[in-house]
Amino acid sequence: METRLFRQNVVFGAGALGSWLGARLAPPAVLVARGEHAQAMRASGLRLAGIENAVVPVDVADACPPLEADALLLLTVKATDLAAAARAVRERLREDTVVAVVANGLAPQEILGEALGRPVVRVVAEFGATLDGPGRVSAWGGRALLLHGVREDRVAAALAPTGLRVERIDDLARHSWEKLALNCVANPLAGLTGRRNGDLADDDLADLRLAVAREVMAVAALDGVDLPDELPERIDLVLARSRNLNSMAQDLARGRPTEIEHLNGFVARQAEAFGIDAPLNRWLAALIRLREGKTD
Ligand code: KPL
Repeated sequence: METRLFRQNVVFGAGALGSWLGARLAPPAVLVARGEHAQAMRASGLRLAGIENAVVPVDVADACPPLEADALLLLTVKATDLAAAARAVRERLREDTVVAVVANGLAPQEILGEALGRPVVRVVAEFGATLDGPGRVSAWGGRALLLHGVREDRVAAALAPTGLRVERIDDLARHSWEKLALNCVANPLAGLTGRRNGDLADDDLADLRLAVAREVMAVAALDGVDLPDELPERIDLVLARSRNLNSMAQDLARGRPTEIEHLNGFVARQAEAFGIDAPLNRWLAALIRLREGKTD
């Protein structure tokens, strides 16, 4: 396995997740961030909690810096911001830059890959992080899934010091649908209740979680991807072990647009295109649109 580290790591879109990953990558990344969070990190470093308690000095930039030879550019952006991120980094890429993405949605690597005209490594993230305030992030680890491959091996080596369980997969389509199912269960429920992932594993919500996951499984099957019957149980376990406030709850708390159209909204539209109904995903998407202040 190729484990040579990159000479430079840059994280574009360093919010909660990107800041934590970037601070702990080997070598530590330049964090491209803006606003109060960037200011606080510049002034006092990044304060980490959860998986470790530490204050880490970080290198912050407000735009993608010039990339050195043999660099990793890791994009940790919202599914809604992939096109804008591609525009913001395109001019900086060198021929040997490895681009990787940690993002929600079925295939963010394809959207970015198309926009950038190069292959993009997908890191399927079964982990999250919470921005507790400007310059303050809490994270509790989890699984990061990567395909086998030379570029993937190097990204895995860069991720090793984060403490994530980096696991290798053969079937990206299957794991992408599984991750989408996790997000379709967890994100709108947190968005509606403001509760952390662990709380969403409540027994009283078991039937709802199961029914939402089964709808996603039905759509995946029509897309040619058979998901394992035990997936709903695995989703429950991931949630029970996770203590972060998921990204949709954080977006809504900050009055930001959510990723709902890439999650439950996407599943509901795909279901319709396949001639079936996914009513729970459709209703959850409608409820989140209402919370966002959108009604169409
Ligand atoms: O992807 C996530 C998110 O917050 O969007 C999970 C895995 C649910 C972690 O919170």
